[in-house]
Amino acid sequence: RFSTASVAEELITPPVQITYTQNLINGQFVDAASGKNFPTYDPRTGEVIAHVAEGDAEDINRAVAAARKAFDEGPWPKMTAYERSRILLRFADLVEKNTEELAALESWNNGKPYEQAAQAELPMLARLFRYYAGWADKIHGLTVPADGDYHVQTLHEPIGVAGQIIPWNFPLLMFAWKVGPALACGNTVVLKTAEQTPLTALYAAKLFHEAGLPPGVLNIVSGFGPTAGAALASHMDVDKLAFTGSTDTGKIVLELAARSNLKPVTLELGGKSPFIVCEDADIDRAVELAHFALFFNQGQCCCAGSRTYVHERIYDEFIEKSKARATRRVVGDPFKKGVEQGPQIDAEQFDKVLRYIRSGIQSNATLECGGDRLGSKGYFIQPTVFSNVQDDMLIAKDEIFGPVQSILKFKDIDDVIRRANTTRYGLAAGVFTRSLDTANTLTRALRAGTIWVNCFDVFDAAIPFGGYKMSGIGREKGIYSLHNYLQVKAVVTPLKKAAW
Ligand code: TXE
Repeated sequence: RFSTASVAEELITPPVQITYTQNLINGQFVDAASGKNFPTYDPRTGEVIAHVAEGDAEDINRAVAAARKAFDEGPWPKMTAYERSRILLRFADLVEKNTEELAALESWNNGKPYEQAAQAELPMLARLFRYYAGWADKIHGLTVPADGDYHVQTLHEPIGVAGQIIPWNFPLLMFAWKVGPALACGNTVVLKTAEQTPLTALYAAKLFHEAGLPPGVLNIVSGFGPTAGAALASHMDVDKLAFTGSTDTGKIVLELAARSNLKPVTLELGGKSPFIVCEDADIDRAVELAHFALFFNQGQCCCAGSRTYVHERIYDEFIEKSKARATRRVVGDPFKKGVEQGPQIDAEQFDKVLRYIRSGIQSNATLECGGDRLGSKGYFIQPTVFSNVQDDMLIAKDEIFGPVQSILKFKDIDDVIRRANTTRYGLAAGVFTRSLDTANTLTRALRAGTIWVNCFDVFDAAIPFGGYKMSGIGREKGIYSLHNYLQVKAVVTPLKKAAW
């Protein structure tokens, strides 16, 4: 019934080898201090593709010491901003040169379609580093008109050693969102990758060194959350923490940061974003975008449009067309041409998604299509659409993080505003209408960090991204991310001999 790669027999895998599996500390690839390794998998089959050094507290200590030295003694914050900018630009060039290898590794370790990685995500990676390279030499303070005979100025200084913890759904883009602004501002970094996807950050960091990054400026530790991640969040010598992941883990790292040295924390967490289709919307376009908003990246997006609210007058037509679209979705080997959906990341996420599908069925939502795994190998799930979803069902409240679309009916604008905002999350929202008044009314009323009007998932390096409520603290990308990585120092100097 599902078009399992039928259109896509041609394998497009470029040859790629897994070369970097050790931690990268002080410019050197090194084994874990404990000598331990852990397996990393191919989600198409569940088979091990490599063993990777398993960093824990001791490796984090070593990485932080290297980052501390590179920050305190230079050369990084002491280089001219122009020199730093040029290294970021050279790295972006190397990303372009190595697109096939990076995209292949990303796809192999994560399961996302190779074409998506190569054609969309890798160009965004290079673009983001070029964007921040542009900022590096444009960061400066102000002169302040204070009362009295004083010359007052602010210096915008790097904050120091940045600890960064990233998830597995966009390993390279999350690397970019964190590392780009941190390095542009002159900080040094210790980044812990997600245990599911350790490979591409190591490769990218190697390219960064080829681009001329001095040792110790960017250190990558692979490992697990409660060991390596917790050690980074609670480290006394880490000056700032940036985290992307689940809301539950966000609470843990915020607490670890508070209990240790009160390092400031930015958090980019889960979501349950509404996608609102008004009665005057172009239905075919809205169906296609609602489908994309939910199913993109196997449904594994923090901002997925996971509550599709549709006006009652167009509801039946919308359901029919959404079901037809999901049934046409091409699921299969992410290395085959034309494949839109690969496997979920791992057994845990696969089981979680299937549990939510069962919960939707048990709570009497109407299963329009899908509802089960696909095939018997790996972590593939059928594109699934539920209609007649009610706000109090678990599938309408929890982040499923999988290819499961929940469609809900609404009556009028007031009804949908109230219901869309009745969630603990506030990451994003989509609004579909031809009326400017309706778009403006919804845009102002929805409590979310990004509102996409008649579009979805538009990610430009310059557009800030982050959440209201339990979707997070702070903003990444754009000029806003620079604030996360800078300290403001006020300098006050008398203009003439002070009265005392
Ligand atoms: O997330 P975790 P998981 C959501 C999504 C998913 C759920 C669970 O709903 O189903 O989270 O996924 C590190 N101290 N998102 O378990 O645990 C961990 O090693 C320090 C949304 O993968 O939050 C990894 O590097 N660090 C999300 C990172 O946190 C710890 C993307 C994320 O893992 C830690 C991913 C600890 N005690 C999942 N425990 C988004 N916002 O995009 C774990 N980690």
